[in-house]
Amino acid sequence: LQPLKTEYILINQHGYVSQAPKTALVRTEAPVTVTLVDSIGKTVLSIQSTDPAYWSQSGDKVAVVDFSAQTQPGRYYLTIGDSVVSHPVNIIDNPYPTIAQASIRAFYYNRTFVAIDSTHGGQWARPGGHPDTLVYVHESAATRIRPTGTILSMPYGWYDAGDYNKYVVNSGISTYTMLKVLEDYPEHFASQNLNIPESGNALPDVLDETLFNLRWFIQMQDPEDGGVYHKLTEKNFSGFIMPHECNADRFVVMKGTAATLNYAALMAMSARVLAPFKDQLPGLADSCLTRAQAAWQWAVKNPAVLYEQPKDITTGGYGDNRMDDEFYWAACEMWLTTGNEQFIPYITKNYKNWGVPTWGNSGTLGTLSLMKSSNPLPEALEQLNVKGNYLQMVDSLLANEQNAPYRISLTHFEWGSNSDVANHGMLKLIAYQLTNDAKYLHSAINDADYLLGRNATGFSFVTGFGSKRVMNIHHRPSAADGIEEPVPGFLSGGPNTVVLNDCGEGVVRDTFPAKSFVDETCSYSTNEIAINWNAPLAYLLNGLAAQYR
Ligand code: 9MR
Repeated sequence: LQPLKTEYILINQHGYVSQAPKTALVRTEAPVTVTLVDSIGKTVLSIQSTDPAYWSQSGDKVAVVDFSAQTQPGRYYLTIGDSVVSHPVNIIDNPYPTIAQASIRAFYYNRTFVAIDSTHGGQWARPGGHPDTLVYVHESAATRIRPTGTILSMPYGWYDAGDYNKYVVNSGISTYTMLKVLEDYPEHFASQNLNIPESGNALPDVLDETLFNLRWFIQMQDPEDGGVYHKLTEKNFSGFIMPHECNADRFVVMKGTAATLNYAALMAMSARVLAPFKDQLPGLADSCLTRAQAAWQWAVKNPAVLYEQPKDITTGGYGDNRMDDEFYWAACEMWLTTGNEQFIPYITKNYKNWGVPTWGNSGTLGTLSLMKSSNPLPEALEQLNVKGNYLQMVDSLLANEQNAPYRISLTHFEWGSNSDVANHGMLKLIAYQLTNDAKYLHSAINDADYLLGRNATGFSFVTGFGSKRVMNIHHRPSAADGIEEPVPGFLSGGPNTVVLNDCGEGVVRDTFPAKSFVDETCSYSTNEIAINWNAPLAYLLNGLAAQYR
Protein backbone atom coordinates (compact mmCIF):
# COMPACT_ATOMS: atom_id res chain seq x y z
CA LEU A 1 0.00 0.00 0.00
CA GLN A 2 2.53 2.63 -1.11
CA PRO A 3 2.73 5.58 -1.18
CA LEU A 4 0.48 6.63 1.68
CA LYS A 5 -1.83 9.29 0.32
CA THR A 6 -3.86 9.57 3.49
CA GLU A 7 -5.12 13.06 2.69
CA TYR A 8 -7.36 11.65 -0.04
CA ILE A 9 -9.45 9.76 2.47
CA LEU A 10 -10.78 11.70 5.43
CA ILE A 11 -11.93 9.72 8.45
CA ASN A 12 -12.73 10.02 12.12
CA GLN A 13 -9.24 9.03 13.25
CA HIS A 14 -10.26 8.17 16.77
CA GLY A 15 -13.00 5.61 16.33
CA TYR A 16 -16.39 4.66 14.92
CA VAL A 17 -19.29 3.12 16.85
CA SER A 18 -19.74 -0.51 15.78
CA GLN A 19 -23.56 -0.29 15.85
CA ALA A 20 -23.99 3.19 14.35
CA PRO A 21 -23.66 4.71 10.85
CA LYS A 22 -20.05 5.07 9.70
CA THR A 23 -18.91 7.37 6.93
CA ALA A 24 -15.65 8.62 5.45
CA LEU A 25 -15.03 11.21 2.74
CA VAL A 26 -12.87 10.88 -0.37
CA ARG A 27 -11.38 13.80 -2.29
CA THR A 28 -12.10 12.83 -5.85
CA GLU A 29 -13.41 14.16 -9.15
CA ALA A 30 -15.49 11.08 -9.93
CA PRO A 31 -17.14 8.27 -7.92
CA VAL A 32 -14.67 5.66 -6.73
CA THR A 33 -14.72 2.18 -5.33
CA VAL A 34 -13.24 2.08 -1.86
CA THR A 35 -12.16 -1.09 -0.11
CA LEU A 36 -12.22 -1.66 3.62
CA VAL A 37 -9.38 -4.01 4.52
CA ASP A 38 -8.49 -5.53 7.86
CA SER A 39 -5.10 -5.20 9.53
CA ILE A 40 -3.59 -8.04 7.48
CA GLY A 41 -4.87 -6.54 4.22
CA LYS A 42 -7.83 -8.84 3.66
CA THR A 43 -10.84 -7.20 1.99
CA VAL A 44 -13.87 -7.09 4.23
CA LEU A 45 -16.07 -4.65 2.33
CA SER A 46 -16.14 -3.02 -1.08
CA ILE A 47 -18.00 0.31 -1.20
CA GLN A 48 -19.08 2.50 -4.08
CA SER A 49 -18.80 6.18 -3.13
CA THR A 50 -21.50 8.72 -3.86
CA ASP A 51 -21.02 11.23 -6.65
CA PRO A 52 -18.52 13.84 -5.45
CA ALA A 53 -19.91 17.29 -4.65
CA TYR A 54 -18.16 20.65 -4.56
CA TRP A 55 -18.18 22.75 -1.37
CA SER A 56 -17.64 26.46 -1.70
CA GLN A 57 -16.23 26.61 1.85
CA SER A 58 -13.41 24.15 1.12
CA GLY A 59 -12.91 24.61 -2.62
CA ASP A 60 -12.77 20.90 -3.27
CA LYS A 61 -14.99 17.99 -4.19
CA VAL A 62 -15.65 15.11 -1.84
CA ALA A 63 -17.66 11.91 -2.10
CA VAL A 64 -19.19 10.01 0.81
CA VAL A 65 -18.15 6.45 1.60
CA ASP A 66 -20.60 4.62 3.82
CA PHE A 67 -19.10 1.56 5.52
CA SER A 68 -21.80 1.14 8.16
CA ALA A 69 -22.24 -2.49 7.08
CA GLN A 70 -19.02 -3.40 8.88
CA THR A 71 -20.09 -3.83 12.50
CA GLN A 72 -17.31 -6.12 13.69
CA PRO A 73 -14.99 -4.19 16.03
CA GLY A 74 -11.37 -4.04 14.92
CA ARG A 75 -8.68 -2.02 13.20
CA TYR A 76 -9.15 -1.50 9.47
CA TYR A 77 -8.01 0.73 6.59
CA LEU A 78 -9.92 2.29 3.71
CA THR A 79 -8.05 1.93 0.43
CA ILE A 80 -8.44 3.00 -3.19
CA GLY A 81 -6.60 0.87 -5.73
CA ASP A 82 -3.15 0.02 -4.45
CA SER A 83 -1.81 3.51 -3.92
CA VAL A 84 -4.19 5.26 -1.54
CA VAL A 85 -4.76 4.22 2.05
CA SER A 86 -6.41 5.95 4.96
CA HIS A 87 -5.22 6.37 8.51
CA PRO A 88 -6.28 3.38 10.64
CA VAL A 89 -10.05 3.04 10.96
CA ASN A 90 -11.00 1.89 14.47
CA ILE A 91 -14.39 0.29 14.91
CA ILE A 92 -15.26 0.01 18.59
CA ASP A 93 -18.48 -0.69 20.51
CA ASN A 94 -18.06 2.60 22.34
CA PRO A 95 -15.08 4.70 21.24
CA TYR A 96 -16.01 7.70 23.36
CA PRO A 97 -15.35 7.13 27.10
CA THR A 98 -11.60 7.85 27.10
CA ILE A 99 -11.72 10.90 24.89
CA ALA A 100 -14.83 12.13 26.74
CA GLN A 101 -12.92 11.89 29.99
CA ALA A 102 -9.95 13.73 28.46
CA SER A 103 -12.20 16.55 27.26
CA ILE A 104 -13.08 17.26 30.92
CA ARG A 105 -9.60 16.61 32.28
CA ALA A 106 -8.45 19.46 30.02
CA PHE A 107 -10.22 21.82 32.43
CA TYR A 108 -8.25 20.33 35.32
CA TYR A 109 -5.03 21.13 33.45
CA ASN A 110 -6.23 24.71 33.02
CA ARG A 111 -6.79 25.32 36.73
CA THR A 112 -5.30 28.51 38.16
CA PHE A 113 -3.73 28.58 41.63
CA VAL A 114 -3.08 24.90 42.31
CA ALA A 115 -0.12 22.79 41.23
CA ILE A 116 -0.87 20.00 38.77
CA ASP A 117 0.78 16.99 40.43
CA SER A 118 2.13 13.99 38.58
CA THR A 119 -0.45 11.62 40.10
CA HIS A 120 -3.18 13.49 38.27
CA GLY A 121 -1.25 15.34 35.58
CA GLY A 122 1.29 12.74 34.46
CA GLN A 123 4.03 14.27 32.31
CA TRP A 124 2.15 17.59 32.29
CA ALA A 125 2.62 18.14 36.04
CA ARG A 126 3.57 21.77 36.75
CA PRO A 127 3.74 24.21 39.65
CA GLY A 128 0.66 26.29 40.39
CA GLY A 129 0.38 29.86 39.14
CA HIS A 130 -1.91 32.87 39.51
CA PRO A 131 -3.27 32.36 43.04
CA ASP A 132 -5.31 35.56 42.62
CA THR A 133 -5.25 36.13 46.34
CA LEU A 134 -4.00 39.64 45.57
CA VAL A 135 -6.12 41.30 42.91
CA TYR A 136 -6.38 45.07 42.46
CA VAL A 137 -9.54 46.99 41.75
CA HIS A 138 -8.87 48.74 38.44
CA GLU A 139 -9.94 52.38 38.20
CA SER A 140 -12.72 51.37 35.79
CA ALA A 141 -14.27 49.35 38.60
CA ALA A 142 -13.62 51.72 41.50
CA THR A 143 -16.39 52.65 43.93
CA ARG A 144 -16.38 54.64 47.14
CA ILE A 145 -16.12 51.47 49.19
CA ARG A 146 -13.69 49.71 46.85
CA PRO A 147 -11.54 52.55 45.47
CA THR A 148 -8.83 52.08 42.83
CA GLY A 149 -6.10 49.82 44.13
CA THR A 150 -8.23 48.07 46.75
CA ILE A 151 -6.88 44.55 47.18
CA LEU A 152 -9.31 41.66 46.79
CA SER A 153 -8.80 37.91 47.01
CA MET A 154 -10.52 35.94 44.23
CA PRO A 155 -8.79 32.58 43.92
CA TYR A 156 -9.62 29.43 41.89
CA GLY A 157 -11.16 29.24 38.43
CA TRP A 158 -9.96 28.03 35.06
CA TYR A 159 -7.72 29.96 32.70
CA ASP A 160 -9.96 31.09 29.86
CA ALA A 161 -7.94 29.71 27.01
CA GLY A 162 -4.33 29.79 25.84
CA ASP A 163 -3.95 32.96 27.91
CA TYR A 164 -3.97 33.29 31.69
CA ASN A 165 -6.97 35.53 32.33
CA LYS A 166 -10.47 34.86 33.67
CA TYR A 167 -13.46 36.40 31.91
CA VAL A 168 -16.99 36.28 33.35
CA VAL A 169 -18.99 36.32 30.11
CA ASN A 170 -17.08 33.39 28.68
CA SER A 171 -16.81 31.50 31.92
CA GLY A 172 -20.57 31.67 32.39
CA ILE A 173 -21.46 29.83 29.18
CA SER A 174 -18.69 27.30 29.75
CA THR A 175 -19.76 26.52 33.30
CA TYR A 176 -23.41 26.32 32.27
CA THR A 177 -22.53 23.75 29.60
CA MET A 178 -20.61 21.61 32.09
CA LEU A 179 -23.47 21.69 34.62
CA LYS A 180 -25.90 20.95 31.80
CA VAL A 181 -24.11 17.81 30.65
CA LEU A 182 -24.14 16.58 34.26
CA GLU A 183 -27.84 17.37 34.53
CA ASP A 184 -28.61 15.53 31.28
CA TYR A 185 -26.47 12.40 31.81
CA PRO A 186 -26.36 11.74 35.59
CA GLU A 187 -25.83 7.99 35.26
CA HIS A 188 -22.84 8.38 32.98
CA PHE A 189 -21.19 10.73 35.45
CA ALA A 190 -22.03 8.60 38.47
CA SER A 191 -19.38 6.13 37.31
CA GLN A 192 -16.92 8.36 35.45
CA ASN A 193 -13.51 8.69 37.11
CA LEU A 194 -11.55 11.73 35.94
CA ASN A 195 -8.46 11.09 38.06
CA ILE A 196 -8.50 14.59 39.54
CA PRO A 197 -7.57 15.34 43.18
CA GLU A 198 -11.23 15.26 44.25
CA SER A 199 -11.91 11.87 42.64
CA GLY A 200 -13.31 9.50 45.23
CA ASN A 201 -15.30 12.08 47.17
CA ALA A 202 -19.09 11.90 47.23
CA LEU A 203 -19.63 14.17 44.21
CA PRO A 204 -19.45 13.30 40.50
CA ASP A 205 -15.98 14.24 39.25
CA VAL A 206 -17.35 16.54 36.56
CA LEU A 207 -19.09 18.51 39.30
CA ASP A 208 -15.89 18.73 41.34
CA GLU A 209 -14.09 20.07 38.30
CA THR A 210 -16.84 22.58 37.56
CA LEU A 211 -16.99 23.69 41.20
CA PHE A 212 -13.34 24.64 40.92
CA ASN A 213 -14.39 27.32 38.48
CA LEU A 214 -17.65 28.22 40.19
CA ARG A 215 -15.79 29.00 43.42
CA TRP A 216 -13.96 31.77 41.58
CA PHE A 217 -16.93 32.90 39.51
CA ILE A 218 -19.11 33.44 42.57
CA GLN A 219 -16.59 35.97 43.92
CA MET A 220 -16.78 38.26 40.89
CA GLN A 221 -19.77 40.12 42.33
CA ASP A 222 -19.36 43.49 44.03
CA PRO A 223 -21.12 42.82 47.35
CA GLU A 224 -22.04 46.47 47.70
CA ASP A 225 -24.47 46.65 44.79
CA GLY A 226 -24.68 43.21 43.14
CA GLY A 227 -22.94 44.27 39.90
CA VAL A 228 -20.38 41.88 38.41
CA TYR A 229 -16.86 42.62 37.17
CA HIS A 230 -16.31 41.85 33.50
CA LYS A 231 -12.99 40.09 34.00
CA LEU A 232 -10.01 39.35 36.22
CA THR A 233 -6.99 40.08 34.11
CA GLU A 234 -3.43 41.18 33.60
CA LYS A 235 -3.04 44.46 31.74
CA ASN A 236 -1.52 42.71 28.71
CA PHE A 237 -1.24 39.11 27.55
CA SER A 238 1.86 37.52 29.09
CA GLY A 239 4.59 35.90 27.04
CA PHE A 240 4.70 32.16 26.39
CA ILE A 241 5.90 31.25 29.87
CA MET A 242 4.60 28.79 32.46
CA PRO A 243 1.91 29.98 34.89
CA HIS A 244 4.23 30.13 37.91
CA GLU A 245 6.68 32.30 35.98
CA CYS A 246 4.12 35.08 35.54
CA ASN A 247 4.20 37.89 38.02
CA ALA A 248 2.18 40.64 36.36
CA ASP A 249 -0.36 42.43 38.55
CA ARG A 250 -3.97 41.24 38.24
CA PHE A 251 -7.04 43.47 38.19
CA VAL A 252 -10.81 43.28 38.28
CA VAL A 253 -12.20 45.53 35.58
CA MET A 254 -15.46 47.40 35.05
CA LYS A 255 -18.86 46.06 36.03
CA GLY A 256 -21.24 45.61 33.10
CA THR A 257 -24.72 44.38 32.23
CA ALA A 258 -23.63 41.39 30.13
CA ALA A 259 -21.37 40.02 32.87
CA THR A 260 -23.99 40.69 35.54
CA LEU A 261 -26.86 38.97 33.71
CA ASN A 262 -24.61 36.09 32.72
CA TYR A 263 -23.72 35.77 36.39
CA ALA A 264 -27.37 35.95 37.47
CA ALA A 265 -28.23 33.21 34.97
CA LEU A 266 -25.43 30.88 35.98
CA MET A 267 -25.96 31.44 39.71
CA ALA A 268 -29.70 30.76 39.41
CA MET A 269 -29.05 27.64 37.36
CA SER A 270 -26.40 26.49 39.85
CA ALA A 271 -28.86 26.93 42.72
CA ARG A 272 -31.08 24.37 40.96
CA VAL A 273 -28.46 21.92 39.77
CA LEU A 274 -26.59 21.95 43.09
CA ALA A 275 -29.70 21.53 45.24
CA PRO A 276 -29.56 17.70 45.16
CA PHE A 277 -25.99 17.90 46.53
CA LYS A 278 -26.84 20.10 49.50
CA ASP A 279 -25.53 17.60 52.05
CA GLN A 280 -22.08 17.67 50.45
CA LEU A 281 -22.20 21.40 49.66
CA PRO A 282 -24.03 22.96 52.59
CA GLY A 283 -25.28 26.46 51.90
CA LEU A 284 -23.84 26.73 48.40
CA ALA A 285 -27.08 26.49 46.42
CA ASP A 286 -28.74 29.04 48.73
CA SER A 287 -25.92 31.48 48.42
CA CYS A 288 -25.95 31.10 44.62
CA LEU A 289 -29.60 32.11 44.63
CA THR A 290 -29.04 35.13 46.89
CA ARG A 291 -26.26 36.30 44.60
CA ALA A 292 -28.36 35.68 41.49
CA GLN A 293 -31.08 37.91 42.90
CA ALA A 294 -28.68 40.72 43.74
CA ALA A 295 -27.16 40.51 40.25
CA TRP A 296 -30.58 40.55 38.60
CA GLN A 297 -31.56 43.67 40.53
CA TRP A 298 -28.37 45.45 39.47
CA ALA A 299 -29.05 44.57 35.83
CA VAL A 300 -32.63 45.80 35.97
CA LYS A 301 -31.34 49.12 37.34
CA ASN A 302 -28.44 49.19 34.83
CA PRO A 303 -29.85 47.50 31.72
CA ALA A 304 -27.36 48.83 29.17
CA VAL A 305 -23.90 49.21 30.69
CA LEU A 306 -21.76 47.96 27.81
CA TYR A 307 -18.23 46.78 28.46
CA GLU A 308 -15.64 49.24 27.23
CA GLN A 309 -12.04 48.12 27.28
CA PRO A 310 -10.03 50.60 29.40
CA LYS A 311 -7.08 52.18 27.55
CA ASP A 312 -4.41 50.43 29.62
CA ILE A 313 -5.94 46.93 29.24
CA THR A 314 -5.31 44.90 26.05
CA THR A 315 -6.40 41.36 26.96
CA GLY A 316 -9.53 39.69 25.53
CA GLY A 317 -12.52 41.99 25.17
CA TYR A 318 -15.57 39.73 25.13
CA GLY A 319 -17.45 42.97 24.53
CA ASP A 320 -21.08 42.11 23.96
CA ASN A 321 -23.39 44.86 22.78
CA ARG A 322 -26.68 42.97 22.93
CA MET A 323 -28.36 42.36 26.26
CA ASP A 324 -31.71 40.88 25.19
CA ASP A 325 -30.28 37.36 24.97
CA GLU A 326 -28.80 37.68 28.48
CA PHE A 327 -32.04 39.15 29.84
CA TYR A 328 -33.92 36.21 28.36
CA TRP A 329 -31.46 33.60 29.62
CA ALA A 330 -31.25 35.09 33.12
CA ALA A 331 -35.04 35.49 33.35
CA CYS A 332 -35.55 31.84 32.35
CA GLU A 333 -33.13 30.65 35.05
CA MET A 334 -34.55 33.00 37.69
CA TRP A 335 -38.09 31.90 36.94
CA LEU A 336 -37.20 28.21 36.93
CA THR A 337 -35.38 28.48 40.25
CA THR A 338 -37.73 30.81 42.13
CA GLY A 339 -41.12 30.26 40.43
CA ASN A 340 -41.61 34.01 40.81
CA GLU A 341 -43.95 35.37 38.13
CA GLN A 342 -42.14 38.69 37.96
CA PHE A 343 -39.67 37.07 35.56
CA ILE A 344 -42.22 35.85 33.03
CA PRO A 345 -42.61 39.15 31.14
CA TYR A 346 -38.84 39.30 30.68
CA ILE A 347 -38.97 35.84 29.14
CA THR A 348 -41.88 36.52 26.79
CA LYS A 349 -40.56 39.93 25.73
CA ASN A 350 -37.07 38.67 24.88
CA TYR A 351 -37.92 35.22 23.55
CA LYS A 352 -36.86 34.22 20.08
CA ASN A 353 -35.12 31.34 18.46
CA TRP A 354 -31.66 32.42 19.57
CA GLY A 355 -29.74 29.89 17.54
CA VAL A 356 -26.43 28.20 18.26
CA PRO A 357 -25.06 29.38 21.62
CA THR A 358 -21.84 31.40 21.73
CA TRP A 359 -20.32 33.68 24.39
CA GLY A 360 -22.03 36.64 22.72
CA ASN A 361 -25.34 34.90 22.04
CA SER A 362 -26.42 32.97 25.09
CA GLY A 363 -30.21 33.03 24.63
CA THR A 364 -30.60 29.37 23.70
CA LEU A 365 -29.19 28.36 27.10
CA GLY A 366 -32.39 29.73 28.63
CA THR A 367 -34.41 27.67 26.17
CA LEU A 368 -32.46 24.51 27.03
CA SER A 369 -33.24 25.09 30.72
CA LEU A 370 -36.92 25.80 30.06
CA MET A 371 -37.25 22.59 28.05
CA LYS A 372 -35.72 20.61 30.93
CA SER A 373 -38.36 21.80 33.38
CA SER A 374 -40.35 18.90 34.77
CA ASN A 375 -43.19 21.21 35.81
CA PRO A 376 -45.74 22.26 33.20
CA LEU A 377 -45.07 25.77 31.88
CA PRO A 378 -47.62 28.52 32.60
CA GLU A 379 -49.87 29.53 29.73
CA ALA A 380 -47.82 32.64 28.86
CA LEU A 381 -44.75 30.48 28.28
CA GLU A 382 -46.61 27.56 26.72
CA GLN A 383 -47.75 29.94 24.00
CA LEU A 384 -44.18 30.62 22.94
CA ASN A 385 -43.93 27.07 21.55
CA VAL A 386 -40.36 26.92 22.79
CA LYS A 387 -39.90 23.21 22.17
CA GLY A 388 -41.50 23.25 18.72
CA ASN A 389 -39.33 26.15 17.61
CA TYR A 390 -36.27 24.52 19.08
CA LEU A 391 -36.81 21.31 17.14
CA GLN A 392 -37.39 23.33 14.01
CA MET A 393 -34.01 25.01 14.50
CA VAL A 394 -32.28 21.66 14.98
CA ASP A 395 -34.10 20.31 11.92
CA SER A 396 -32.62 23.13 9.90
CA LEU A 397 -29.17 22.10 11.15
CA LEU A 398 -29.93 18.58 9.94
CA ALA A 399 -31.03 19.96 6.58
CA ASN A 400 -27.71 21.83 6.27
CA GLU A 401 -25.88 18.63 7.01
CA GLN A 402 -27.78 16.68 4.37
CA ASN A 403 -26.88 19.28 1.77
CA ALA A 404 -23.25 19.67 2.78
CA PRO A 405 -20.61 17.60 0.99
CA TYR A 406 -18.64 17.39 4.26
CA ARG A 407 -21.75 16.20 6.16
CA ILE A 408 -21.80 18.89 8.83
CA SER A 409 -24.28 21.63 9.64
CA LEU A 410 -21.76 24.47 9.60
CA THR A 411 -22.23 26.93 6.75
CA HIS A 412 -20.09 29.79 7.99
CA PHE A 413 -16.65 29.67 9.65
CA GLU A 414 -16.21 32.00 12.61
CA TRP A 415 -13.33 32.29 15.06
CA GLY A 416 -13.67 29.05 17.05
CA SER A 417 -15.56 27.32 14.20
CA ASN A 418 -14.93 23.94 15.80
CA SER A 419 -16.90 25.03 18.84
CA ASP A 420 -19.87 25.79 16.61
CA VAL A 421 -19.67 22.23 15.30
CA ALA A 422 -19.44 20.91 18.88
CA ASN A 423 -22.41 23.08 19.89
CA HIS A 424 -24.40 21.72 16.94
CA GLY A 425 -23.66 18.27 18.30
CA MET A 426 -24.91 19.29 21.73
CA LEU A 427 -28.12 20.79 20.35
CA LYS A 428 -28.74 17.61 18.35
CA LEU A 429 -28.18 15.37 21.37
CA ILE A 430 -30.70 17.45 23.30
CA ALA A 431 -33.17 17.10 20.40
CA TYR A 432 -32.56 13.36 20.63
CA GLN A 433 -33.35 13.41 24.36
CA LEU A 434 -36.61 15.24 23.59
CA THR A 435 -37.78 13.05 20.71
CA ASN A 436 -35.88 9.76 20.82
CA ASP A 437 -35.50 10.13 17.04
CA ALA A 438 -32.18 8.53 16.00
CA LYS A 439 -31.64 11.01 13.17
CA TYR A 440 -30.50 13.56 15.77
CA LEU A 441 -28.10 11.13 17.40
CA HIS A 442 -26.59 10.13 14.05
CA SER A 443 -26.17 13.74 13.03
CA ALA A 444 -24.32 14.44 16.30
CA ILE A 445 -21.98 11.57 15.42
CA ASN A 446 -21.20 13.36 12.17
CA ASP A 447 -20.14 16.42 14.17
CA ALA A 448 -17.80 14.28 16.27
CA ASP A 449 -16.43 12.67 13.09
CA TYR A 450 -15.68 16.10 11.66
CA LEU A 451 -13.81 17.24 14.76
CA LEU A 452 -11.80 14.02 14.86
CA GLY A 453 -10.42 14.21 11.34
CA ARG A 454 -13.18 13.95 8.76
CA ASN A 455 -12.77 17.59 7.77
CA ALA A 456 -11.13 19.65 5.04
CA THR A 457 -7.83 20.06 6.93
CA GLY A 458 -7.39 16.34 7.66
CA PHE A 459 -6.46 17.15 11.27
CA SER A 460 -7.99 15.59 14.35
CA PHE A 461 -8.64 18.75 16.34
CA VAL A 462 -8.50 17.18 19.82
CA THR A 463 -5.02 17.12 21.35
CA GLY A 464 -3.79 13.64 22.18
CA PHE A 465 -6.24 11.81 19.91
CA GLY A 466 -6.02 10.82 16.25
CA SER A 467 -3.27 9.74 13.82
CA LYS A 468 -2.75 13.25 12.47
CA ARG A 469 -3.61 15.39 15.45
CA VAL A 470 -2.93 19.02 16.24
CA MET A 471 0.39 19.38 18.08
CA ASN A 472 1.12 23.09 18.31
CA ILE A 473 -1.92 24.63 19.94
CA HIS A 474 -1.80 28.28 21.00
CA HIS A 475 -1.75 27.40 24.71
CA ARG A 476 0.95 28.85 26.93
CA PRO A 477 1.60 25.76 29.11
CA SER A 478 1.67 23.43 26.08
CA ALA A 479 4.17 25.71 24.34
CA ALA A 480 6.38 26.43 27.36
CA ASP A 481 6.56 23.11 29.20
CA GLY A 482 9.27 21.52 27.05
CA ILE A 483 7.10 18.43 26.46
CA GLU A 484 6.47 17.48 22.86
CA GLU A 485 2.86 16.38 23.22
CA PRO A 486 0.51 19.27 23.99
CA VAL A 487 -1.67 19.05 27.08
CA PRO A 488 -4.31 16.47 26.05
CA GLY A 489 -8.06 16.77 25.63
CA PHE A 490 -8.21 20.29 24.22
CA LEU A 491 -10.23 21.29 21.14
CA SER A 492 -8.37 23.54 18.73
CA GLY A 493 -10.46 26.54 17.65
CA GLY A 494 -10.40 25.48 14.01
CA PRO A 495 -10.38 27.00 10.53
CA ASN A 496 -11.66 30.46 9.70
CA THR A 497 -10.50 33.49 7.73
CA VAL A 498 -11.05 36.19 10.39
CA VAL A 499 -7.32 36.98 10.90
CA LEU A 500 -5.38 35.58 7.96
CA ASN A 501 -1.97 36.93 8.99
CA ASP A 502 -1.76 35.97 12.69
CA CYS A 503 1.56 34.20 12.11
CA GLY A 504 3.05 37.00 10.02
CA GLU A 505 4.26 36.86 6.43
CA GLY A 506 6.02 33.51 6.82
CA VAL A 507 2.86 31.44 7.16
CA VAL A 508 0.39 31.58 4.29
CA ARG A 509 -3.06 30.21 5.03
CA ASP A 510 -5.60 28.79 2.62
CA THR A 511 -8.24 31.35 1.70
CA PHE A 512 -11.04 28.79 1.61
CA PRO A 513 -12.54 29.08 5.13
CA ALA A 514 -12.82 25.34 5.80
CA LYS A 515 -9.12 24.88 5.02
CA SER A 516 -7.81 28.10 6.51
CA PHE A 517 -5.97 26.58 9.43
CA VAL A 518 -2.37 26.04 10.49
CA ASP A 519 -1.11 23.84 13.29
CA GLU A 520 1.27 26.55 14.52
CA THR A 521 1.52 28.04 18.00
CA CYS A 522 1.41 31.54 16.52
CA SER A 523 -2.03 31.02 14.99
CA TYR A 524 -4.10 32.39 17.83
CA SER A 525 -7.11 32.77 15.55
CA THR A 526 -7.21 29.15 14.33
CA ASN A 527 -5.28 27.01 16.80
CA GLU A 528 -6.00 28.39 20.27
CA ILE A 529 -8.03 26.44 22.81
CA ALA A 530 -10.70 27.86 25.11
CA ILE A 531 -13.03 26.73 27.88
CA ASN A 532 -16.12 27.75 25.92
CA TRP A 533 -14.94 25.51 23.08
CA ASN A 534 -14.03 22.54 25.24
CA ALA A 535 -17.33 22.66 27.12
CA PRO A 536 -19.53 21.75 24.11
CA LEU A 537 -16.89 19.21 23.08
CA ALA A 538 -17.25 17.67 26.55
CA TYR A 539 -21.03 17.74 26.18
CA LEU A 540 -20.92 16.05 22.78
CA LEU A 541 -18.36 13.37 23.65
CA ASN A 542 -19.79 12.55 27.07
CA GLY A 543 -23.30 12.51 25.64
CA LEU A 544 -22.19 10.04 22.97
CA ALA A 545 -20.24 7.99 25.54
CA ALA A 546 -23.40 7.81 27.65
CA GLN A 547 -25.45 6.78 24.64
CA TYR A 548 -23.37 3.73 23.76
CA ARG A 549 -22.52 2.52 27.26
O1 9MR B 1 -13.68 33.52 21.19
C1 9MR B 1 -13.43 34.88 20.96
C2 9MR B 1 -13.82 35.21 19.54
O2 9MR B 1 -15.21 35.04 19.36
C3 9MR B 1 -13.40 36.63 19.21
O3 9MR B 1 -13.66 36.88 17.84
C4 9MR B 1 -11.93 36.82 19.52
C5 9MR B 1 -11.43 38.23 19.24
O4 9MR B 1 -12.02 39.15 20.07
O5 9MR B 1 -11.69 36.52 20.89
C6 9MR B 1 -11.98 35.20 21.22
O6 9MR B 1 -11.76 35.02 22.58
C7 9MR B 1 -10.42 35.04 23.05
C8 9MR B 1 -10.41 35.95 24.26
O7 9MR B 1 -10.68 37.27 23.86
C9 9MR B 1 -9.12 35.88 25.06
N1 9MR B 1 -8.80 34.51 25.40
C10 9MR B 1 -8.72 33.67 24.23
C11 9MR B 1 -10.03 33.63 23.50
C12 9MR B 1 -10.03 32.62 22.37
O8 9MR B 1 -9.28 33.05 21.27
